[in-house]
Amino acid sequence: MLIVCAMLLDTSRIRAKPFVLHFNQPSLDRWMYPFNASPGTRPVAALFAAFGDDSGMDTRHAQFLLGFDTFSQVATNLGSSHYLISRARVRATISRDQIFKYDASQDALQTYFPTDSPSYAPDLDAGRPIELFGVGYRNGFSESSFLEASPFGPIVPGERNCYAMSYNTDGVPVDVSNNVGKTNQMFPNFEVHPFSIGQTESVAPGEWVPAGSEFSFDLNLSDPLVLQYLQQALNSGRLRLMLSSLQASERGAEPAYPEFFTRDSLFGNPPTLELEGTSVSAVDSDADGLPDDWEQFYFGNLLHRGDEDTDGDGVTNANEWVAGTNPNQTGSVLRILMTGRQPDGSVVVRFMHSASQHYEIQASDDLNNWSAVENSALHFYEWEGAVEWRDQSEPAGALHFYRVVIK
Ligand SMILES: [Ca+2]
Ligand SMILES: [Ca+2]
Ligand SMILES: [Ca+2]
Ligand SMILES: [Ca+2]
Repeated sequence: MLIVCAMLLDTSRIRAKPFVLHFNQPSLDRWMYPFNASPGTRPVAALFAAFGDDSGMDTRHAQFLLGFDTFSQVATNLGSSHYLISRARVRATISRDQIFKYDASQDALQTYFPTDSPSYAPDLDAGRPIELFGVGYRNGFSESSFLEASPFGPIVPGERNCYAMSYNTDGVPVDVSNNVGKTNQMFPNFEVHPFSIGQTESVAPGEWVPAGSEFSFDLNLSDPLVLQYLQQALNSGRLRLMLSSLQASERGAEPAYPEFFTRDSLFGNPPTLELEGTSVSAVDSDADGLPDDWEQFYFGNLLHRGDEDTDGDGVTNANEWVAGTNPNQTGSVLRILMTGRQPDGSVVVRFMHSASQHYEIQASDDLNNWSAVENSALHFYEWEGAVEWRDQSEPAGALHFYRVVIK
C-alpha cells in the first residue's frame, strides 16, 4: 500500500507542463583560461585564440563557460525526447571598448589557415564571429562535477578538463578547441558547427564594438544535434554552454578580442538565458494516442487526433510524435529522401533525422525478412537536418530493399 502511495505522489510531482525560463544570471560562469588564478570570480572573461604548435596551448585558448541549472524549474529524467523547445537565447554584454570588430557570420575554415598555406582563403568580412558551443568534459568530470573552482586540467593542447564541444560528421561530440591552428597530426583541421553565432544591434558588421554592447545567441534549433543537446541538458537539469572566438593578434596587428562581463562584475550585466518549451508527460486525457503536452505545444489545443495527418505530409500525428517530427511542418517528417548507388558503387540512403532519436538501417531481399545492416554508421551535416548511411560492401548488381526504423 505504501508503495502505491509513493508512486502516486511521484507521478503528480513529475507532471509536465510548459516552461518559460528567464535566468538573469548564470548558475555558474567561469573564464576558461589556463593561467586564470581566480577561476569563477573574475568580473570579465575574454575570448581569444593561440594559433600554431609553438604556443603549446589549445587554439581556442581562452573560452567562457556558462552554466544554467534548470532542475529546480523543469522536471528532470523524463527522457530527452520528452522536452520540446521553441526558443533558446543566451545574451552576454561586452565589457571592453572597441577592441574587436563585429562579424555576424561564420568564417570558413580556410580563412584561419596560415597565409602561405596552399588552401588559405582570405577573410572577406572584417573580424571574427563569436561562437556558442556545447560543453564536453574529460578526466572524469561532468556537468554536475565541474564547478567554478574545479581544476583546469593539463595545460597542453587537447587536455583541458572542460572544453567547447560540437558534433563531428559522425554525430559524435568532439572537443573543438583545436579544430584549426595546429599542424600536429593529433589535431587535424575540421569545420565546426556552432550552436549559435553572436548578433548585436549596437553596430553594423565590420565596425568596432563599443563597451556595453549586448550580443544575442539564438541557439540553432533547426539542427537536430543542437536541439538534442538542449533536450539532454533539460533531462539532466544542467545546461552548460561555452563561448569561443578565434580572435588573434595577427601579424603585428593590435590585439583583438571580445571581453564579456561575468556574473561577478559589479558594473556590467551578467550573461542571461531565455528558454521556452514544454516537458511531455504521458497524460493523454482525450485518449487519442497523443500526449496532451505535445498537442498543446504544437496545436494549442486537444482537438487534433492521433490518426489525423494535420500537415498532410503523409505521416499521422501519432507517428510524428513517435518520430520526434513537427506535425505542423510538411518538411519535418521521417522520410527517405534519396537512395541509390553512387558512381563509386557505394549504396547511399539519405533521410531526415530528428533530435534524440535512434535509427536503425535494415535491409531485406524480399520485403518480408528484415535485418539490421552491419555497418550502422551515419554521416551528418551533408546538409542540415539530413543524415546519410553509406555502404561500400554491397556487390554491384545486388538488389536490396532498405528501410529506416526508429528504435
Ligand atoms: Ca571574418
Ligand atoms: Ca491526447
Ligand atoms: Ca503529418
Ligand atoms: Ca510533419
